[in-house]
Amino acid sequence: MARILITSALPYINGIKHLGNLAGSMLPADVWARFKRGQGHEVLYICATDEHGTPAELAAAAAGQDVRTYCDEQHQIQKAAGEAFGLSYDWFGRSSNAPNRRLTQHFAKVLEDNGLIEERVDQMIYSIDDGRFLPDRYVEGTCPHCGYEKARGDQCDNCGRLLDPTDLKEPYSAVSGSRNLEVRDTRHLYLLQTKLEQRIRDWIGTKSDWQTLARSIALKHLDEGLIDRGITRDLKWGVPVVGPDGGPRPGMEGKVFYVWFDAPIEYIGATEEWAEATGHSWRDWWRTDEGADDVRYVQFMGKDNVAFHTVSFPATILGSGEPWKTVDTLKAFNWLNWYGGKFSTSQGRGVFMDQALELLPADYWRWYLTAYGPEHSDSAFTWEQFQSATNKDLADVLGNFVNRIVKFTESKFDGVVPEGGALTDVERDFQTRITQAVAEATAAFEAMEFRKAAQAVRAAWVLGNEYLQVAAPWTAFKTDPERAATAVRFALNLVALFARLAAPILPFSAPQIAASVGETDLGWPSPDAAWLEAVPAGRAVAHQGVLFTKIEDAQVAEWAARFGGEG
Ligand code: B3M
Ligand code: ZN
Repeated sequence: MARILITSALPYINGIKHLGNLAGSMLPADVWARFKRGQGHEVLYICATDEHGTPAELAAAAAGQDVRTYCDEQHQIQKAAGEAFGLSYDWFGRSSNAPNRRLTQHFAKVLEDNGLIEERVDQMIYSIDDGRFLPDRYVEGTCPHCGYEKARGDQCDNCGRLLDPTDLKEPYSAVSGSRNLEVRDTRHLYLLQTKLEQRIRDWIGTKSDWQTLARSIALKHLDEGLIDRGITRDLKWGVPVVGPDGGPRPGMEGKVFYVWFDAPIEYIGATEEWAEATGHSWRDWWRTDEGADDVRYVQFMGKDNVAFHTVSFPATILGSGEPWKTVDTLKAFNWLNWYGGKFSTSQGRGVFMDQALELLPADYWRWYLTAYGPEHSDSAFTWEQFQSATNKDLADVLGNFVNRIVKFTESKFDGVVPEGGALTDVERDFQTRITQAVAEATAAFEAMEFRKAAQAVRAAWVLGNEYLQVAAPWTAFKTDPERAATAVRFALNLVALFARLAAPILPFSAPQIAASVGETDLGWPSPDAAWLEAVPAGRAVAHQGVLFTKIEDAQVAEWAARFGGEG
């Protein structure tokens, strides 16, 4: 049994997440956590809301709330949405909680003790009418690269380039719209990443288990050359910058750490929140000198977050010189697009987690986003593809198989698993092929190949339907009831197996499928033949109601009209 720490990128607090956010980090992390728990490993899956920075302050202002109230509410909303989607976090924390504050201030202190932090005077945009500096998203203007007129101070949403607020042409305040701006001096802390470049490169060299996409982004970043990075901001909401005595730091009163400095530290902070709440130790998950050396740490994230996790956060951790656990396996995802364009939180384009569940149960979305997700390249969500994929895979293949055989048992065998006779070559042949599919699904999940794993799982379900075609118990029943009984018993065992194969991706349907044959074991099956004996003769079976209803064309038309279909 291994100890596995899993984190998925921390969703920003500024509103409920869309399906693209879900598909690229939280959902695959959950599927994998369930797979590993199903194998009997000790899994700790940690996530949290990322609550600091300009996105939080601006969203709160737009909602007419103070930031803390806004974050309190949004945290509850995101937590509930995650649970409704079956995301099996062991803990869903908050980066604004005390452990993260303490840890963030701790890292800043040791980095400074190690000569890796320096105070510098910066030129920043100051709004005379607003009476404040305008960091990151507080300033908008025209992108110097593509000419987009609503580019934000930290990034252009149109061309994706990272920006510095002073790069913008024709800047204006995002708070008041005022163009009455000037550049003023302000004091900030810089993390001297240039001094850490070689250490980060060497460290990446020791990581053999990163997925290709993650490794190539990390190396590209290093090859472009690291720069020293400002890790503080002129904002009110965030982790306060403190002096050596823990009080305000002279000359930097009222400043806070940059959100990307404290956010990844919350992976540790949230673990501490979990430990406090549940009476566990967090240190044996995170400190290699206190037991974490045997932990396997796996991170899931969208590709835009990779540089922060492979370069910036490691700079913090490695620079501390302390024995912290670092990521062993890093799985990155591409974009899920909305038709030809992008999902957009700020423009409300696409389907958001709460809306999705108003339309259909979580398992439909979970299946589609796992089996057809943006894994090795960007993929596009369309209603038509969603409809045809879920109708085929879930209703026609899985649902139909379970339905047919359980109902047949009810009508012809009084709802009791029949004894039947010896297995024939037909069963042996299907047993071999299905075992092969189980082995393939296992290998694909081990390699974190989610689409492949889902395909292998579906291949097993397809074989179940083929078996029923070939064995045709309904025909055999008239001439050779014992032969029919053998087939029914074999197929009912397949129902139990299929529930276990479904469990990581379809956590709501899998128990229902298992219950129809009186099973509760949803552990991941090992690819041996033991699964053939799970459902014994004499056990009662009972249909549990419709598993998956098909999505009708009329529904698709209605949803397309409600959500729009254009990018
Ligand atoms: N909140 C960005 C995002 O949601 C950011 C991730 C933080 S991970 C430490 O994409
Ligand atoms: Zn641009």
